[in-house]
Amino acid sequence: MNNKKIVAQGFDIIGDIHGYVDALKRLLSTLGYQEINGVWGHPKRKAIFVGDLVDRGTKQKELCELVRKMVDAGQAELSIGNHEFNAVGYATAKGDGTYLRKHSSTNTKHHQAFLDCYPFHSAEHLEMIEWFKNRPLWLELETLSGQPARVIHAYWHNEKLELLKKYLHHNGQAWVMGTDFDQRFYHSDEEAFDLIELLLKGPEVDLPQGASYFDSGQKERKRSRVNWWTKGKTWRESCILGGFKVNGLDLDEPFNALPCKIYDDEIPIFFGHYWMNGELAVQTSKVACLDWSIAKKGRLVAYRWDGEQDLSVNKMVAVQWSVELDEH
Ligand SMILES: [Mn+2]
Repeated sequence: MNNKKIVAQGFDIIGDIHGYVDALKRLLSTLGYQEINGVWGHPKRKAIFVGDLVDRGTKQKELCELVRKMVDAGQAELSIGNHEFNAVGYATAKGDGTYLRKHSSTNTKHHQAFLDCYPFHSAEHLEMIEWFKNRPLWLELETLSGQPARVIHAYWHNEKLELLKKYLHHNGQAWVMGTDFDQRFYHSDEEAFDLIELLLKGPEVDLPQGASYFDSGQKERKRSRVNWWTKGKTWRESCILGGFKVNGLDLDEPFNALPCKIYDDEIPIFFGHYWMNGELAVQTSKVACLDWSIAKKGRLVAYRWDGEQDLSVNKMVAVQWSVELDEH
């Protein structure tokens, strides 16, 4: 993919954190990382973050600074999530008094905890946004013995990533939006927008006529995130509804509406984004979601990857949410 590979003996790939820095510190300690001269690191391994550091939790500044120090010291890399992408749009003026991501009451409410940590257009805010713009949109990992793996926030699709490159900058190491990024990413009638939506938020499907559910903000939704790693036979197996109850649809009805390609490459893929719950699991021997809902009293999860090409739940390490972590 022309994306310079990140090489290490082993990698610890860490799911969506959303400001829960205490949970991250506990996870890093569990994995054998230590804080030396203010920077967390490991003598033989690198940490890889799958995105969505920001929004929700109250300690986003401490988290962003911890991760940034690790990245700047060569101990880690961040593949950005849709929440970092949205933060960039929210911070960027269009020149007509509005912003690439609208400052609507809903958008502002969802971003408020971040803005409480980084006052809007303060020097620290602008600096962090600049740093996000220059982080990769996906990563290719390789162990010292040459074993490959892939990382992206929500959905991997080779041809779509190729198409996306014409809107990106290559910084010598990875494909990034860049400082003077292409504003078409934020215009809904543009290909660049569709590609980012797909890769950072994942494919979605329209529910059948008359079916809908109410999300945690009591907003009625008529589309669902969809499972792109196994071919579901029913709506229940195919939709990722985060526990929300669908009205007007029998979820055990056959499902024939898959809007995307099932991932069937041989290279393992790690991602986040999907608010998993229940028993810890990998999705297939090649596919592992690492978002286990720390910001909804779930778990913060890492996959301790040593180059194996068949993934196993035994390589996942979890920190359970507790009131002592990040809730004071
Ligand atoms: Mn996400």
